[in-house]
Amino acid sequence: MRKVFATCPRDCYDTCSLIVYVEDNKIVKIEGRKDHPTTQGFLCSKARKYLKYVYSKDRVLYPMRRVGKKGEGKFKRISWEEALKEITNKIKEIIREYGPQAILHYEYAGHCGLLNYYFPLRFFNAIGASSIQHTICDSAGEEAIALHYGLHYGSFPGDILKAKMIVLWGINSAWTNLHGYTLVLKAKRNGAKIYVIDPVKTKTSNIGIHIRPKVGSDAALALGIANYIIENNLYDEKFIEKYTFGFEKFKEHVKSFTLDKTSKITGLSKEEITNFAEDYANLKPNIIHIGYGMQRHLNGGEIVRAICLLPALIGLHRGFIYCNGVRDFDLDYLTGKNLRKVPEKSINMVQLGMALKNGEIKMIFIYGANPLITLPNQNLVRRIFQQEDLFIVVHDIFKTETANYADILLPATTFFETVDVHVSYWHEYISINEKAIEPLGEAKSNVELFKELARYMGLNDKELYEDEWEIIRNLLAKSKMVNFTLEELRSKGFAKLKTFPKDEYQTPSGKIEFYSQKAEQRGLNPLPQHVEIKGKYPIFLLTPRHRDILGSQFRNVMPRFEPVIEINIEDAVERGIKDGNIVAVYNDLGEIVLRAKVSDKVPRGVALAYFFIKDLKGRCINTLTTDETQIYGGCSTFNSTFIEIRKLK
Ligand SMILES: Nc1nc2c(c(=O)[nH]1)N[C@H]1C(S)=C(S)[C@@H](COP(=O)(O)OP(=O)(O)OC[C@H]3O[C@@H](n4cnc5c(=O)[nH]c(N)nc54)[C@H](O)[C@@H]3O)O[C@H]1N2
Ligand SMILES: Nc1nc2c(c(=O)[nH]1)N[C@H]1C(S)=C(S)[C@@H](COP(=O)(O)OP(=O)(O)OC[C@H]3O[C@@H](n4cnc5c(=O)[nH]c(N)nc54)[C@H](O)[C@@H]3O)O[C@H]1N2
Ligand code: SF4
Ligand SMILES: [Mo]
Repeated sequence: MRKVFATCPRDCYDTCSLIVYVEDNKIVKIEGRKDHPTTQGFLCSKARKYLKYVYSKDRVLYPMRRVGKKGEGKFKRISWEEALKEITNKIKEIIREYGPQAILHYEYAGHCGLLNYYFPLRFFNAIGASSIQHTICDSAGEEAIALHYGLHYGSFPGDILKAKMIVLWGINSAWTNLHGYTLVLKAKRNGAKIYVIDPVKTKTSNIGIHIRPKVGSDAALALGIANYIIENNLYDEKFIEKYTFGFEKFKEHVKSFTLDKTSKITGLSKEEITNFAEDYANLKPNIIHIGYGMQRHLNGGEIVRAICLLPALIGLHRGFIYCNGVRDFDLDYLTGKNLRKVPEKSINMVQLGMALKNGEIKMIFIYGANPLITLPNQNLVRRIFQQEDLFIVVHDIFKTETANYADILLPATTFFETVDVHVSYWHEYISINEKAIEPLGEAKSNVELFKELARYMGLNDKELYEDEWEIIRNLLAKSKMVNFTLEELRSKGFAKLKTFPKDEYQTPSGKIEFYSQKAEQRGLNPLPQHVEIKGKYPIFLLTPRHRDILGSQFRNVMPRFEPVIEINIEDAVERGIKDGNIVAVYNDLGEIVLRAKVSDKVPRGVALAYFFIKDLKGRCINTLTTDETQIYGGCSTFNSTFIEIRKLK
């Protein structure tokens, strides 16, 4: 039996190091690496399904051409040669008639390995295609933190165990950051106090004091806490003097967030707010893990701005965790920036439907993403994808909802069938993914696919054909965060990266800026604001994550999910709805039909549905979600969706 070092490539905080056991080119067992300091060898519910996933009968194993209508999902097997010729002929034809910008590549984090994620961009840069802005997830919070701190990295997992208090603010880490949650449990056993701030009861909210502010009111809460800390002299004057900029203006600004006002806006009692503020100022060091879900609101950027400044008040350098994916790898080299000859036109992925309405895009090349489940305002996206003159190529492991619309569908490998190198947006380890087995069927990795396409296009740039290990070697060699060789990394499987110092601030003043000069330059408010979110319909629809699903993946290897919407008892009574009733859920974007589950999990005025489920007629939850974007990072605002619910039967 062969032992292979692998890394789970899912878009997940944990980026787990795995060991894959192989016999005769067949995977027989998958284990977590017990010696990995952060992921510690235990697997999540999804990874425990990997054997089923890799050998699933649902896999796309051969290139296929669509024979039915778009969306119908009827295909006929063709050869790679036919597929590659058809795609490259189409690319050449579009470039001739409309220019390269009429070709759009749409990718996201299906495979987060540096090669499989970035290498395909060399091809698209070489042909001059339009690109997609990765705004669907956490870009508002990244920009928010950057305004006050420079780069947006924060604390690391090791700091969790040193903390006397941990705040999980708008994150359901028991499900979305399992190995982080486990560290928090360990810290709790060692005496740390845990707070969870979330309007919804979750698995995570059971582990500490649960504070349930009104949805979207967190900036007011943070500003109120800041005011309390300042008014009661609980702040660290020396730290503020030495490491921060604009404190006096901030102090003035938060003055209006009195306990009365903060309590009114957030719906929390004054006691809840003061108890939290007292603990926060006294139990040091501490850490706030700022979630991504909470930041997908119209005011998400403001929320993160307000929260991330709290540690600076009490004398902590970057006392938060948000997104640690800040590295010094040469992305220009990795993506072949030098190959681009025409200016890059780019489209905000959240508004894909709107952007494609004018018909200027003639071809969309999708890989590592399932936009026909994961994008908001689905009715519009679907209408666009149905247009016969939009040529759609999809490269995926499975026949997804998006694949059903493809003109050409291409088979992708799983990570067991390819090589890569991985970094995490949470911990500081880099890890390798060795190829465990040969590709199943005729599947090709993202890297191999784009090498083939370059060949069929007749492109000569050597970057388009560079060897995978050579690229990894070059990346490591150029990085100041790396103090080991590729051979050392391969023999151990993972290694620790050096990180940026926590007390360095890449802002105009070189300090933490309570008053952000960058924001001022950009015409934004230099100080974080509370902005009220209002909608035309009365109920907030939250669409969070589930333990057993990653994005829209793993649905085929998990038990079926019931198409339910969870609603509060008072909202149910008002509408004559009883537990188990069939209800219409609607707003101006559309209507879907779900089963009502009456629960105290959600407060009044809030409903919850997991976004990957389909309704009783096969329509997805994102039919209802808004494609409005934030001023910060052009980020999505899924959770600022408003709906009404009507009993059907
Ligand atoms: N199992 C699993 N793990 C995952 C993923 C997955 O799909 N499945 N996806 C990965 C990815 S891509 C991401 S982005 C992360 C997401 O990780 P999380 O941020 O944990 O994900 P969500 O479940 O969207 O949101 C977390 C919480 O935010 C709360 N929330 C919503 N609005 C507000 C608000 O106004 N205030 C406050 N305080 N809380 C609010 C919700 O109630 C929810 O419990 O997880 C990653 N990990
Ligand atoms: N309503 C609502 N919608 C949301 C969110 C929400 O909170 N609410 N969250 C948003 C967020 S944070 C995110 S990150 C997005 C996720 O959006 P997407 O990235 O579109 O989500 P996934 O379903 O993970 O799609 C990844 C696809 O890549 C495929 N894949 C995996 N590995 C490979 C590979 O090696 N090569 C290729 N070619 N394909 C591969 C998988 O099979 C899968 O179909 O969803 C967003 N949508
Ligand atoms: S999905 Fe996340 S927690 Fe599960 S194995 Fe992959 S990286 Fe680890
Ligand atoms: Mo995400």
